[in-house]
Amino acid sequence: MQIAIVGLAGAGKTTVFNTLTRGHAETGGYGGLELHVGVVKVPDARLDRLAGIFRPKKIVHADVTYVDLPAPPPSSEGRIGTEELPAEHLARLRESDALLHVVRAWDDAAHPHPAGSVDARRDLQQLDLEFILADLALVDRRLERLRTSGRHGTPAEREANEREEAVVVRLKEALEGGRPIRDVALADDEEKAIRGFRFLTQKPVLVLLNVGEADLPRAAALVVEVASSYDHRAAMVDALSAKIEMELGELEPDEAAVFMEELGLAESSLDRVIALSYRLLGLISFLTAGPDEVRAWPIRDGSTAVDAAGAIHTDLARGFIRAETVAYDDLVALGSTAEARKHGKLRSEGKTYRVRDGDVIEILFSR
Ligand SMILES: Nc1nc2c(ncn2[C@@H]2O[C@H](COP(=O)(O)OP(=O)(O)OP(=O)(O)O)[C@@H](O)[C@H]2O)c(=O)[nH]1
Ligand SMILES: [Mg+2]
Repeated sequence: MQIAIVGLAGAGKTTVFNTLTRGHAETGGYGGLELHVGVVKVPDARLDRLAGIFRPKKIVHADVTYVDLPAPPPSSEGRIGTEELPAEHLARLRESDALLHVVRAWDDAAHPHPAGSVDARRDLQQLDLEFILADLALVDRRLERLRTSGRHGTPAEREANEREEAVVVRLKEALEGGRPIRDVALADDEEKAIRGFRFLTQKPVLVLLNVGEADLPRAAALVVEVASSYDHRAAMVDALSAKIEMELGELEPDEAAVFMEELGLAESSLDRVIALSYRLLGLISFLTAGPDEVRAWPIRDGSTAVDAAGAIHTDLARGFIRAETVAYDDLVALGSTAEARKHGKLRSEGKTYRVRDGDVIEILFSR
């Protein structure tokens, strides 16, 4: 699972990337063309509790890949900025499962905003518009194709093309009205028909307002203000101070605690942002626990027990017999799998069982 960090030039994307990945990519590049990729462990306190019970050799967290992309050049008459990104960047952007949209909300006299003022809502709209233009260009090319060569072929092919055209026309209408594709209600088969395009405005998005340290106390109010005018499906708004978080990440834990107290910060925003982006991806975690490892496995919310088995290994899905399942809370309260069994909390679930976040599962299978 991969999240693309996007935003206008100088919004603080690379600072956010460094914060999330505890990396040291160079910031302040202003339009530099470098792409950064980092894998981040999803914090999960449940794994430590389970490790206390099972004493495993290792603990494995779920992870999410973040890609830090330079801003696309602004579009102008007849030119789509996003399409001028280097091919590798555009491919990364298209293949990402979600967007983390960093918006500048910090002010700093030493770094004046290129537009002359700091205005998060304006900047947010500006990049959204770039992505709408990019999707619109794709939609227009596809429609042209469907209306020419799409008229040929077997009756079945022509029918499929007509169905696709009907969906693509709806997308075009939405985009032309300034609405992202994520807002268009699509039936399953319609969604399937357009999945291959990997439209940018269809991806779920977490808008992250990057606030200056002096504005941290106002961050919550700013989130409410921006969120109230950002009424889209599959969209969330949150805030953090990327610069502060990056500095915190470079300190020893006790020094960081002192610094946070000075700033009046109750908790680091980092874990929250990672957890939010995990949810944004539509992921939940099921857990496995034993003497070898305690592990969190990411799966799509709505997955079944046999999907969970397949996430571990295809053999487990193929030879699936049943999933011995206990809820994390029950397991921790009772202290062991044996106790959970005694109290009837260990359930034997079949293939179609819908897995819940925090289910501790053992798959029984035949080879
Ligand atoms: N004062 C202040 N400066 C910040 C903050 N966040 C980022 N910056 C500064 O803004 C500049 C740009 O930050 P980057 O993280 O490189 O921004 P970017 O979005 O990756 O920029 P490009 O990749 O060039 O588009 C750097 O000099 C940062 O130190 C902040 O919260 N406060
Ligand atoms: Mg950058």
